[in-house]
Amino acid sequence: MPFSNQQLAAIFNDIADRLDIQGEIVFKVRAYRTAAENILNASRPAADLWREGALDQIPGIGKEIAAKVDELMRTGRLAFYERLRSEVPDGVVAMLRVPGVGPKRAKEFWDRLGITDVDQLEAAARAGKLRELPRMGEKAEQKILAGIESLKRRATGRMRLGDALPIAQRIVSRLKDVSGVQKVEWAGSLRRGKETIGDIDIIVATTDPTPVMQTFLAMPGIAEVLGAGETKSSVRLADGLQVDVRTVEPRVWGTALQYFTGSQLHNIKVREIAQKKGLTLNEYAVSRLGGTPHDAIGRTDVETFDNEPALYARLGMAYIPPELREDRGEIEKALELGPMRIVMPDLIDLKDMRGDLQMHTTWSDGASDVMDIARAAIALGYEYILITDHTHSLGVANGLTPERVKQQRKEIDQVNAQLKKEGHKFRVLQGAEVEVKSDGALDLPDDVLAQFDLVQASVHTSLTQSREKITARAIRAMQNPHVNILGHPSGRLINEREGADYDWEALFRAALEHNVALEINADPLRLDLNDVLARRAVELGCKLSISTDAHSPGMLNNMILGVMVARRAWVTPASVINTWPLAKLLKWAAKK
Ligand code: DGT
Ligand code: CA
Ligand code: CA
Ligand code: ZN
Repeated sequence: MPFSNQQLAAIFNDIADRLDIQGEIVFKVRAYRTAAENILNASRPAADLWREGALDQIPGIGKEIAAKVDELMRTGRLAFYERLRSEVPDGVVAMLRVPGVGPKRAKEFWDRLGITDVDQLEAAARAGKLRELPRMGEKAEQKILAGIESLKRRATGRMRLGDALPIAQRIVSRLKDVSGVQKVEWAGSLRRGKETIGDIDIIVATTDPTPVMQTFLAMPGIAEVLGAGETKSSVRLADGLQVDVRTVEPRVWGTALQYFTGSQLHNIKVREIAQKKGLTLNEYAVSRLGGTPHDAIGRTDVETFDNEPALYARLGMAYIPPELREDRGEIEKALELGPMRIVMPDLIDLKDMRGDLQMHTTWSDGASDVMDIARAAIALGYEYILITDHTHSLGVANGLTPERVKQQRKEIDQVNAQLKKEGHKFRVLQGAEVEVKSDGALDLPDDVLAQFDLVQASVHTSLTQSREKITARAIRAMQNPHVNILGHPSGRLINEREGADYDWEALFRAALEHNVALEINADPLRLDLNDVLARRAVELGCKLSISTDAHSPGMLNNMILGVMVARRAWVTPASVINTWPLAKLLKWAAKK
């Protein structure tokens, strides 16, 4: 039973963790850690040394640990380790990886609160239970929550779009003010609007790189400088996110931005097209292969481009918006259209949005009242909003009952009257986010649903039902004559939870048949439907809504995230019900 050095090291490190949690004396714990480290660094396989009876050649392996290696090699097992594993749950050991949690705390959470894994720890922190323990308090509790967040991010290595965007905005706005700077943009997956971001790539057009790098490296929140060059620097921020900043000469802005926007697959294809034309393409220029100094119309062998559309045109292609650059058919389309055109000129844009169709108020779990969120929506230039508080069967505070639906209608009527008096051309609509129960029934009766302007139905519970069951459940909900929108259809939470296992084709066909719009939920945690599913839905003829699910007025600003997903899904305004004028929206809802 030959164990590799890595396997042995992992076992001894795990033993050290478990002994540490049990409160074993420091020197003993350290002995296992030292052994693990030295085994890992040994120049020869421990298995060979064991066979030769020469384990003591590895420093730090005394009699006791050598006996354990021997037992493992001979029997494939280690009784001591098996006992330890039965004494300390794996999940308690896993808690040690949370920044801010050491062996003493892990043991305390386990002993006093019965917490045996990271998920339970997170729930306890959110419920404010940790702060009551000795030597803890609210601050330590917050730190642990932040630690769990960063741990999860490290697990996937990717940050959510909605978390990365404000960071990039801050950096860009700072670099814009530096002298000599002409243009600053984020490139990479962020510019393409991908739902998670590996790192942030920022491109700066400037005649003077030095002050740009100085300003960037002096920004607050940098944990580590990974590289600092004349025209390129990389840093790691305190939350683990990496940011790369590159400066380029303004005359090569077009090629540089195109190159660093990616995606890699898109760029590979673009370069192939260049090659077919006898050209090569890199981040600085388009050059003539073979190197004749001029072509027939006098172009020299190296051409630079200070803007992207001119670059795409040079390659015989229409301009491709960044969100489409995933090699999902956009290049073929751009070639077909030819230069001086644009692929999907009617791609949806934030300014197409006339309203927001999902938000919560103090009538359920939202933070503000109807008037406050209405005023915030007016400030964003919207013409209408749909208030969609939760209904009573979802366990959140204060879901709507039939009685409270009537009361809320009175308040919404008053808000509309007041806003009209003030001269606003704006309507607050009453809706609800109705619970789809586990069998597909809704938790308000039809005569109550009939009172709403529009009804959204959402699945929040039992997301792990079988494909057959959950698909039938959602379809049953959509068959209800009053349901207009299916909210956050998959139920996934980015980096946290998989969505339900629907038969999407069947779901989309049912949505089409029953005239139900599918939501692109713009909450940074959700972005649900995602780009691929939304594209398929629209292909089949389904309508979409793009809404923020705001629980406070500030969250209405998340609309841009939903619009980015829609752009990645090749969506035009015609497919999105909340780009429509109010009269058209209400007519559509009424004819269901
Ligand atoms: P990410 O950061 O993992 O979310 O994804 P991206 O797309 O931002 O990738 P990143 O940061 O590695 O590089 C940014 C862009 O730069 C990428 O989309 C295309 C371009 N790029 C970077 N390295 C290479 C490369 O080795 N080959 C090619 N063709 N393009 C590259
Ligand atoms: Ca990137
Ligand atoms: Ca990068
Ligand atoms: Zn919901």
